Amino acid sequence: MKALLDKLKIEPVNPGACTGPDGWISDPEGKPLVSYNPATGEPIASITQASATTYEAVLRQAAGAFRTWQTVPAPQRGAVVRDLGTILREYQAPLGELVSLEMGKIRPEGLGEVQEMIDICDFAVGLSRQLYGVTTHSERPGHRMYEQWHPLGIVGIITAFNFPTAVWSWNAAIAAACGDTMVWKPASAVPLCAIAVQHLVNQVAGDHHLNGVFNLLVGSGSVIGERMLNDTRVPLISFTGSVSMGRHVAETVARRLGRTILELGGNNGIIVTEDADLALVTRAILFGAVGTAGQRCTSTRRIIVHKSIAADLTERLKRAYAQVTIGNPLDDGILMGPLVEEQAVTDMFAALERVKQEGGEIVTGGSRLPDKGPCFVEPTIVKMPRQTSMVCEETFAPILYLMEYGTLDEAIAIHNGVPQGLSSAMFTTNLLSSERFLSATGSDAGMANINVGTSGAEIGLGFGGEKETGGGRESGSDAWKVYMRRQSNVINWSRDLPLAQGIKFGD
Ligand code: UN1
Repeated sequence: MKALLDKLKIEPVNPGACTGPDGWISDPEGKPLVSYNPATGEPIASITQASATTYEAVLRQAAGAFRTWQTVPAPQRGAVVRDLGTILREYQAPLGELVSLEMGKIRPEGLGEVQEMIDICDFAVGLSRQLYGVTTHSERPGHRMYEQWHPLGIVGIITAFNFPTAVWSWNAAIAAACGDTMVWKPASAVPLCAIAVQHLVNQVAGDHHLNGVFNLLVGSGSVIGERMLNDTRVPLISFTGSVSMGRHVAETVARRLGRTILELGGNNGIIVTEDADLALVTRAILFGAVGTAGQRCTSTRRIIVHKSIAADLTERLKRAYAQVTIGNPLDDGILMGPLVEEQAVTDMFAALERVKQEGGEIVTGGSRLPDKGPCFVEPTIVKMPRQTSMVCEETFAPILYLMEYGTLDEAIAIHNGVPQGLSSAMFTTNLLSSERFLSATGSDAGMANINVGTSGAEIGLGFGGEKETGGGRESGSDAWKVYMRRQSNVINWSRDLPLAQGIKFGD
């Protein structure tokens, strides 16, 4: 562990705020925060959190840097992001291992998370030469109309524990290409990942003589988070987290008419039709429900299966779950690590108690694994007679609910009958069923897949969802537009002043 931490410049005690290569701030007023290894419950290292004074210093740096960064040509900004992608390639293994160590996801998923950072950097480099605006024809002679996209300002990035580095990179790579500066507040369970990323960013920033573009503030929600939400110098807040916190973020930022990108809870379902390839769907469910110990926003939580194949699928899932190896996420051959903290274990078993009262029957799992460590649990499948109130809630744990359906309409009604709308899937070999699922009256989620599970999205499309998921889009496609301000321009190159709508005024 020491060698890994040394490679990433993690000290026993780390400053929690940074504005650039020479900008680490060890705040004398800052309260300590200890980071724990969820596999053992042991402390890894400590961080001195940022206080209100440090917040001000960092925001001033970010605002000052924006004044010049916005004038750097976008392709040159892209060159900085390209170097970030290069250093992430170089450090993929240690950074991915730190993600496993601090958050608890298995090593291949930790490496995958860093791969996702690399991918979005590549995307943003290309984007830096493609910040296109439209041109259109004016109704007035001798006039030209077009729109252009200008940098927005400081982006506040508030990330969750489950993707401690990738979700920052979705925002950071795009924001940097768009000419914004940014302030990152990571989740308190995973500060070391953020500190390691900041060290890598600093190397790149140093090579480009940049300060104040990529800023870090490790601190509490009440001191740092609230300040960001209320700060008019931060025109955009990108928030990933729970629905209840997201509602507070939305209300607070809306009150000052700021913008938000919200990526809140998911309650992702897979419809399995009677003609589905069951071998395929079993693998997809296993990855979707057990991967990251069920702690992705995109984790598969609900299976809506045609009653004619429900027994067969249940047997296949039981066999697959029996083979899940549980243990230290850094060990080879392990498929599931611990939950992030003991509270998550408590929440999982509270949810299981409630579903049992609601008529749920445990098919497999349902126990803690205290011999392995305080945060280990069995991945659990529960057969539900119907979609009860507990099933409608997102529990951030490896619980999978199985429900049966008769008609496709019924399946889609069950699927859409939850308040969240992030990711969804249908496994089918029937073209008509798949088109129905993807139609306007099909899945109401932001992401809808056919014969692909709910989790593990690539970066190329917009990532986010509808209803209580918050409506935000991050990552690929045209998500970049939220990070810029649109300006509509009309140019008159004639010597007359014709008015739009044919209005005659004083001539
Ligand atoms: C999240 O859980 O917040 O689609 C992000 C996925 C990953 C990202 C998940 N690419 O599962």
